[in-house]
Amino acid sequence: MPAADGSAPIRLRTSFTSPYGRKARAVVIERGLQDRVLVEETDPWAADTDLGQDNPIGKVPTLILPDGTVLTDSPLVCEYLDWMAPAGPLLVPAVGADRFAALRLHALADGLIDAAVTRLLDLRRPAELQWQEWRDRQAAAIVRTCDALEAEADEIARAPLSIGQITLAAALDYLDLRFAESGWRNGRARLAQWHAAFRTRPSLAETVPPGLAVSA
Ligand SMILES: N[C@@H](CCC(=O)N[C@@H](CS)C(=O)NCC(=O)O)C(=O)O
Repeated sequence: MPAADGSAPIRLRTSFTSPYGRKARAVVIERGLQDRVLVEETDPWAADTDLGQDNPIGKVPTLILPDGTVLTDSPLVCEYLDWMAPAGPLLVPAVGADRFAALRLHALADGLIDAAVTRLLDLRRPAELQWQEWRDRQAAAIVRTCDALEAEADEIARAPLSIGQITLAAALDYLDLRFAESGWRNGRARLAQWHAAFRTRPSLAETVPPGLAVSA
């Protein structure tokens, strides 16, 4: 598919359940890049995946530029997409205190995703290879991080739109998708209220992972 201006499109390879990939898809929508970025659904876990031919790391999201340059790791992918957009406020501010506030929240929310993904991957191992203590460690990190985020929920709600909030919304949706029974909303009313409002943004509403009820 050529881009709207006739140039070769940028390819974004990602699975639709990956919260890392969801951030990148949300940035495409927030920054109005739908005509320039071709989203290609890719399952990195499929036995016959060819993702490793594009990205030696073999992970999604993978961004492939028209000159063949491959970008891996969602923070880099998101910052590149943000930089590509012709106008409008950056989701990853270029300099100053706003930049570090956005990067800080981005890193905290990525840590939440990392812990949830790590926990899920252990659950998917054969029973004899699973490690309960390791999963408990991830679960404890999730609880502590959600508590910390609840404590700053009002500031998160007031802050200018950034990659930090987008990543946090994707992370909380991922907890709903994979660990709904953990009830992250319990005792965290302000975070839950912020999340319920923020996830109605088109960039999140249009990228809800398959299997997650929209009303969650
Ligand atoms: N730090 C990476 C993590 C990406 C990641 O772990 N993606 C998972 C899907 S949620 C993946 O592709 N895993 C395949 C593998 O580890 O082989 C990022 O932020 O992009």
